[in-house]
Amino acid sequence: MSRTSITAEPFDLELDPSTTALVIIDMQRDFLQPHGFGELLGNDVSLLRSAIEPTRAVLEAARAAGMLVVHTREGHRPDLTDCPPAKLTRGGKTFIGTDGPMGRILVRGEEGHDIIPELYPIAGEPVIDKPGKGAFFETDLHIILRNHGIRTLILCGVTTEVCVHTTVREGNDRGYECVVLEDCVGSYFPEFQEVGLKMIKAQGGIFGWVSNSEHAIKALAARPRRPAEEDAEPAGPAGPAGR
Ligand code: TIU
Repeated sequence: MSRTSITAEPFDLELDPSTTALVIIDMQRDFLQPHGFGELLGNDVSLLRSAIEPTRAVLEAARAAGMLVVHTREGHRPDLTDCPPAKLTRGGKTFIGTDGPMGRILVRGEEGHDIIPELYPIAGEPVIDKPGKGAFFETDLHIILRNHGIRTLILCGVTTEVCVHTTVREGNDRGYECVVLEDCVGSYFPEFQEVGLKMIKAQGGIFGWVSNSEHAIKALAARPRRPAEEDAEPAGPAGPAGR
């Protein structure tokens, strides 16, 4: 155990990097680059780019701390059998599976479906392919986290009010402490970014905490307290130091 604390809202959270995972949600070309799913939906994808650099810095810190790093990708099988009709033909328009400059939209194995180069996974980092917005729905994320003894999730990615929110809500219900880093998540709608973050931390942290990349990097870089230091702590007024 090497506990540290992350400055967060609505209150600071104690965590142990060895039982904490960095979860990076859907930083895929299809959401962040032109001609992908996000742009086809009518969005200005440049709004998401501010999350890349802070996420890259946190990713570096998490790797240096030896933490579990998990990446997720939203997308479907090439035959689209895992895409519900209600998602495929939403509003009478079909984008998923159609051809674009980055390959078939939101289809696994295509260029647009993959993670942007700046945040590309390295060997040993699980990549969760998910058919829905939440990273727990119909995936093996929960068993992977449990097998690593994970209790706390630090979340980055896109978009704040869609896949990040859904994953945080799912994770919270499964008993994980979820910390969302506000500068590492992005939305196509500035007002949703603002209110999406407020919703997480309202009511005493109704389904999580909100922090930022600076606080996360500081917490992960903190020198862990060694067990000997913990043992040496005075037990109270009658403790060894007589305090
Ligand atoms: N459209 C939108 O805001 N988001 C998604 O469709 N997926 C994710 O958030 N990853």
